[in-house]
Parts: sequence; C-alpha cells; structure tokens
Amino acid sequence: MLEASELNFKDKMAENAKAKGSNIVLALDFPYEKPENRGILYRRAERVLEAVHPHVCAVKINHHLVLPLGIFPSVKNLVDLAHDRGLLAIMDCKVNDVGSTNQVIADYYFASGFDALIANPFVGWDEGLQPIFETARKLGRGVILLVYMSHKGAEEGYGQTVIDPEFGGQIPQYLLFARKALKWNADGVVVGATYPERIREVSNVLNGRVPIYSPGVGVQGGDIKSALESGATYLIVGRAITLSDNPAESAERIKRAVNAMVKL
Ligand code: NUP
Repeated sequence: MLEASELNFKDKMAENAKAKGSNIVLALDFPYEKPENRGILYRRAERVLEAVHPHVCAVKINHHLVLPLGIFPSVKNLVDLAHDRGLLAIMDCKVNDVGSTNQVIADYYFASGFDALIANPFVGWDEGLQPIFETARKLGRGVILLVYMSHKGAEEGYGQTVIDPEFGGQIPQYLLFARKALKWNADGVVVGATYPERIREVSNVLNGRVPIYSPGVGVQGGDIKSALESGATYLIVGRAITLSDNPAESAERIKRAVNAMVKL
C-alpha cells in the first residue's frame, strides 16, 4: 500500500531547491546500449547520479533507462538512491493515453517511488488525465504538464491556433494548456528553454502559481540566462551533464551560472 505524503510535490520541489541551493533537474539520459550491456548502463547511471547529486535538486528519468533496465528492480533502485541522496524523482513518461491506461502507468511509476509524472494535456481531463491527477493527489505526488516542448516541431502541436472555448476568438494551444495547468492544479508545466518568449507568455498566465520546468539548455541550443529571465523556475539538463567528461564539474558549473542569476 502506498503512503500519502504531507507536503505536495510543488512545495517539496521548492523546499528541495532551496535546501540544495540548486534549481537544476538532472535528466539521467544516456545513448542506446545493446541489451547485453544493461549492467554497464545501470552502473553508468548510478555513477553519474552519485557524482552529480550535490548540484541538483531532482532527477528526471525516462525511456532512456526504463526501456533497457525495466522499473523493478533497476529503475526503482535508482529512485531509491536519488531519495537517499536528498533528491526528488520525476518520471518523464509523458502520459498520453485513455484514463484506464494512464491509471496503470501512474500506479507502476508511483509504486516504484517516483514523486511526479510528466503528462500530455492533449488527451484532456475526462477519461484522460483526471485519474492520474486524483491518484497523485491522494499520494502527495505530482503531475507536470507539457505546455510547449523544446524541439523544432513543437509549434505544429503546442503552437496551433485554436478557438478559445471560454471566451471565443483565437488563442494558441499552449496558452490554453497553461490555463488548464491552473484549473487542474498541476504541480508544474514544461516549456522549452529554446523558446524564451513562450516561457514569458506562459509565465504571465501562471503568475507564479505553477512552476515552469525548462528543458533544452545546452545541446538543444537553449540559453540559461534567457530561460531564467523569461520565468523558468527549474532547468532540466541532460546531456550537457551526463555526456560530459566530468559530470560533477559540469553540473557544478551550471549551478553556479544559475545561482549568479537567481535567488532560490
Ligand atoms: O519539451 C521537452 N524537451 C525535452 O528535451 C520535454 C522534455 N521532457 N524533454 C526532455 O528533457 C528530454 O526527453 C530529455 O530527457 C531532457 C533534455 O535533455 P538534454 O537535451 O539536456 O540532453
């Protein structure tokens, strides 16, 4: 039976960022490895997590590790390690299906200890994301919504112009998603650091009530300063740390750069 927690995920993240002096979420991503090299991949992930944990407030795991390693026991062990080192753990599974399937996805990931899941608001509330929001609430876990992704094609979906169902007229899809994040009481939204102007627009809608997680700095071309100045709360950073020759040093350098610009 899963235990409910006192603080909600949003508040836990804010406290953790302050306590760790870092708003960086480590994306624990590595290139493809053949199935027979699963052990090497696991040990590499463990090593990077051990080295980098002093410089980040959370770790984000996705298919890069879940597909080759499986959640039980390997990914769960990494989540336990993250918790032991004082980090929160986010599963970037981009929940995107009908409610009954979303429920099973959430049950497995929450059972393996993840503190929050990332979900795609395109599937809507009724028979979509409602069940996972309800489960997350019961357990004190979080749901973070994709609002504008960091890649080039993001505009084709998140940037579509749609009819505003409440007020009429035209509105970009991502601003409707930002409104949904408020209405659904999401614990965060994802907006790519590669689109600082979108971060600013979303931030104006959210008005500090929902934190913005921003991936895409470094390898994808996003800039730390413009993401932060536009309103990003947390930076999600993967390859600039995980693939560097010295992950701890790279994470520390990014943390220092961030801390010179924002007060946590
Ligand atoms: O819009 C998004 N962009 C993005 O890169 C939403 C995401 N969840 N991500 C994830 O963030 C991506 O899957 C990867 O795990 C991480 C960014 O990694 P990197 O570009 O810093 O290596």
